[in-house]
Amino acid sequence: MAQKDIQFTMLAKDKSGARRGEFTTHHGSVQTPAFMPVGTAGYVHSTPAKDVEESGSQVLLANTYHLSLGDRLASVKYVGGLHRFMGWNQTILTDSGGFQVFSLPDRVISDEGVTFSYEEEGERVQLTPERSMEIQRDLGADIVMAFDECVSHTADRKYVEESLALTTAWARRCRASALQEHQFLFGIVQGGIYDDLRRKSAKEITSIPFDGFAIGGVSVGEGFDLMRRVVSVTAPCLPEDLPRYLMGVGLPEDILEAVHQGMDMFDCVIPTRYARQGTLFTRMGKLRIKNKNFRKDRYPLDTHCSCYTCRTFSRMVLRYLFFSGDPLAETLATIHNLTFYQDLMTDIRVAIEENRFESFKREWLERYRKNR
Ligand code: PRF
Ligand code: ZN
Repeated sequence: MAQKDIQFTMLAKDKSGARRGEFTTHHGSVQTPAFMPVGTAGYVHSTPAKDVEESGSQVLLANTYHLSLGDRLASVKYVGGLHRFMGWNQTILTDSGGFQVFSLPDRVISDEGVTFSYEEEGERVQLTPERSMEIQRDLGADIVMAFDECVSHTADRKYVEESLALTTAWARRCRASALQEHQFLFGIVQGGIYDDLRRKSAKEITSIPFDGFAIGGVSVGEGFDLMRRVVSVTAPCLPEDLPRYLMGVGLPEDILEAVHQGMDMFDCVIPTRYARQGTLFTRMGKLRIKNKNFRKDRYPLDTHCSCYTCRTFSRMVLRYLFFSGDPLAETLATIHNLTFYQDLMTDIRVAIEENRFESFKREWLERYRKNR
């Protein structure tokens, strides 16, 4: 049976180029620009899915690599798929493993795929495009990602050229693999920091009938200006009428910039990881809750935030909880940071609908940076 379309509807386009859209998966609709919290191994650290839902999140990301290790895949299948495993009934996207595997020190890449060992002195495991698709089919996410090689921003031209040929060949093999009927498949553009190679990769990947397209290989330590350039070169090469996903991005300022360049989807560990470390986002900038300034501070983290944490606790109490070492501190902090990110995405969407994204971005950043 023919696969159905992702039905990406463009609801508004701002004069800056920012896009406001909506697409529908088997598990509901997703408003774009969208931010996806990361639940790498099938859970968002320290935080029940109901709280992630309450933050306004509509999509979660999980990882093929982590969910394929040991007997985890069997467990996911045994409970009836990733949605049940995560206790999440909205949209899920799984990443292909391409990114995680390429940060392993002992990986070996060939045309076939990548081999690595996941435990010291453990057996070597092979991940191929076909195997990644098979795992992602079994996990049952609504959106699955092609298997790619994420190249370092310091890789030389020759390496990037060869790598992108491999990523294109792998993308074709992914598209040819069987998925569940409800699953959408996104292709990933690579090409390092070379403008012409980015265009070449985009041309090759977009010639394959994917349901959406991602820009990979950014936010790997290259810095804001290089990332901005790569996105500004690559985004215009992607089809207008399908979702565009910038992988692994980022800080609020990175997301604002990429939305400006016409990107629709984002994921990043920053809000959740920073929360667990006691770095909290506010409309007036980031704050380190363990700082002694907050010892007698009876204000909420952010007076404009209506999350459970801000409704209930003051900064001084949160600081106390962090020093107590109880996991409750991490949970409350994660609830706040995710709500902060989703509030930003909501404000971005409204600004685009009202055709005032550029002034919104400028004013938002001005306020956010004032206290630095
Ligand atoms: N490829 C894949 N996943 C990713 C990336 C990539 O390049 C990135 C790059 N920041 C994050 N996650 N498959
Ligand atoms: Zn809050």
